[in-house]
Amino acid sequence: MATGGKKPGIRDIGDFAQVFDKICQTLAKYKDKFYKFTKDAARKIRLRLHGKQIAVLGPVAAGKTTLLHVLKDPSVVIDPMTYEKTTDAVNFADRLFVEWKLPLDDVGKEAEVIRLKVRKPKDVGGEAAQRDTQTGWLDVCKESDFLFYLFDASTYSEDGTLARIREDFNWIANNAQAFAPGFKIVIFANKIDKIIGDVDLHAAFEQQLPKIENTMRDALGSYSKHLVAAAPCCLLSCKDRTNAISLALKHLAELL
Ligand SMILES: Nc1nc2c(ncn2[C@@H]2O[C@H](COP(=O)(O)OP(=O)(O)OP(=O)(O)O)[C@@H](O)[C@H]2O)c(=O)[nH]1
Ligand SMILES: [Mg+2]
Repeated sequence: MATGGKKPGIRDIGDFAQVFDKICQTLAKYKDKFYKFTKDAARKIRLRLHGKQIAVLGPVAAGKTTLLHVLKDPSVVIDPMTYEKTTDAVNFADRLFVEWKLPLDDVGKEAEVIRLKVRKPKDVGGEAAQRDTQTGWLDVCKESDFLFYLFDASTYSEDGTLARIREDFNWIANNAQAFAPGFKIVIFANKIDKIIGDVDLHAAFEQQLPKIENTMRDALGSYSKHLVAAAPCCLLSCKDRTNAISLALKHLAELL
């Protein structure tokens, strides 16, 4: 991702499209390899994210429940043919300590562990009605440092996905006063496995990225500075999801 000579500190994701482009290509090219991190990069990420609280949001079937399972157990096997819709906010676990292992470049060095936490994690449904019930999305957002927002990149449409993203980000802007000050929004364009390998779908989606970003920013208004990182994501294979999530965290740490 372009750092463009900007000095560290809060900055926005102005290079959203390039970042996606680069990551999609990289994911396709190095599908079977882990991204490597130096100890220094890992330390930086850990300093930024250690012990932070997260909430997982997004439309129906975006992959929210799946992401919670992956965060709970990074080696869990996901069957994409099995889908159980979350209809009410349900307690997912008493608490969840996420230990995210970043593989390091230096051979023989142990992976750097990043710990995130989710207090009384709740799994929320993706129907708009769930979002608008105050015990649903609002409840999980109130104490969270990070909002992980997922959407299904493989079924993208302007009438469907984009319209829904607009609604969700309007909702965030309208409720953000009740959120933790300084909360950050991280976007995961999920199910990228269905896009990689399909040249037309891939190209069509990439073309839409500036529009997706603008829609998010417009809806967020003065809260758009809270939008800090984005990454394509595939939650199916252990390697790909480690790559995507590690990369999002790295991106996030660089931008914070
Ligand atoms: N191909 C593919 N399928 C995925 C991926 N992530 C999740 N899925 C599948 O997508 C379906 C929906 O995932 P869920 O995690 O249940 O989605 P959700 O956001 O919790 O949906 P609601 O509870 O209805 O709001 C499931 O069948 C998952 O196995 C992915 O990266 N790629
Ligand atoms: Mg669910």
